[in-house]
Amino acid sequence: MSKKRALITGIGGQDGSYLAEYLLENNYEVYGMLRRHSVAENQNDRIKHLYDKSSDINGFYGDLLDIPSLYRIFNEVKPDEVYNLAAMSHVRISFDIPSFTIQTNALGVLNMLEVYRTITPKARFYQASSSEMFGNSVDSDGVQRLTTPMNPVSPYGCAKVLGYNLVRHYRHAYGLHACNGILFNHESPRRGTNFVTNKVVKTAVQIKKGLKNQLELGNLDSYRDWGHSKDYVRAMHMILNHDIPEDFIVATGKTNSVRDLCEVVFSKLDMDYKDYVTQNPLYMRPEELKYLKGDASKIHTTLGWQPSYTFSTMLDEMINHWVNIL
Ligand code: NAP
Ligand code: F7E
Repeated sequence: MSKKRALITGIGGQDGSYLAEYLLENNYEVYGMLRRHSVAENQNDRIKHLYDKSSDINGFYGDLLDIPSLYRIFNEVKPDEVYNLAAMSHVRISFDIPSFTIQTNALGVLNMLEVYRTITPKARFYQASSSEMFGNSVDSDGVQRLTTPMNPVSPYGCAKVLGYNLVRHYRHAYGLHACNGILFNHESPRRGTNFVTNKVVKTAVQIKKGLKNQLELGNLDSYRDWGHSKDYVRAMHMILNHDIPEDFIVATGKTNSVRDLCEVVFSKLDMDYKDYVTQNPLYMRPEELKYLKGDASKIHTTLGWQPSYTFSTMLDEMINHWVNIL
């Protein structure tokens, strides 16, 4: 039987790289879209190792905003499964570059959907939607679920709401197998070091090794539902391979504050975060999303997905990564 072909936009990112690995392990041909990087050596940092292991991974230059590149890639690949993971994914930076964020994260989804429905309408489409879409809406029992109103509080969140609605609209209007995964925060050693988990872990290890003496953060009192990227890319694959195209929440159902994160990471390294953490307004946001805790009961019961990492084992893996590198 011929192998299934998966196209991943954003394959060079945290999730794209783990998803590529997961699909190669599951006998897929993987095709990835990469943006041109000015430092050629850094072009495919997170996926270089996969080229050595497999001949089933192929990269294309492209951009969600470059419609001809999308047509070329869809025509050449003729994918069975499309994972649209490309995005400007940093919430605070979305306040600095709101127009680029809206173009990529909202109009980019529209471009992808149009090309998909024109060239491979029988394929399946997964959209990387986000808990940031809920903004500060929380149900009375303290969780966000599929019915929780979406009141985004960042350009990033606003753009993701439009992308989410476009996917639903294209599914209903054109009968496409297009679905959203509403993923809560997920992390790993491959997370960008300007996101709070990897920033805290990397800097704490540097402090432990005498390479730095303080950690500057923004808001310590926001809460996030943090899971591991490897578990969440497995969920993406399950959502897309469900017989019915539907939307799902992926979350751990547990929440911790940024302060808790600091406390746990520093104490794992036998230090007290209070001796090192300071606050710098540079890292504050014009509007903050204060609290996230997701209800993932639908994906548990319908698809049988369960996370394999806990908050603690995920942080252990990230700490070990930086201890080995530094
Ligand atoms: P990431 O590491 O920042 O990866 C995003 C990827 O998208 C990067 O490879 C980036 O390329 C690429 N990209 C950005 N703009 C593009 C454009 N205009 N055209 C083509 N590619 C573009 O993010 P991630 O953590 O893997 O997240 C994957 C997806 O899930 C994103 O859509 C994100 O918004 C969404 N999401 C993430 C989380 C989370 O907690 N990680 C939660 C919910 C949803 P460059 O490297 O060239 O910039
Ligand atoms: O911030 C606070 C910050 O940037 C988490 C993206 O993957 O998840 C991610 O977005 C919290 C916020 O992630 C610093 O104010 C304090 O309350 O790690 P983050 P995020 O904004 O939640 C969602 C679900 C996505 O979809 C996004 O793509 O930590 N915080 N001090 C800080 N955050 C950062 N980055 N840096 C600090 O110094």
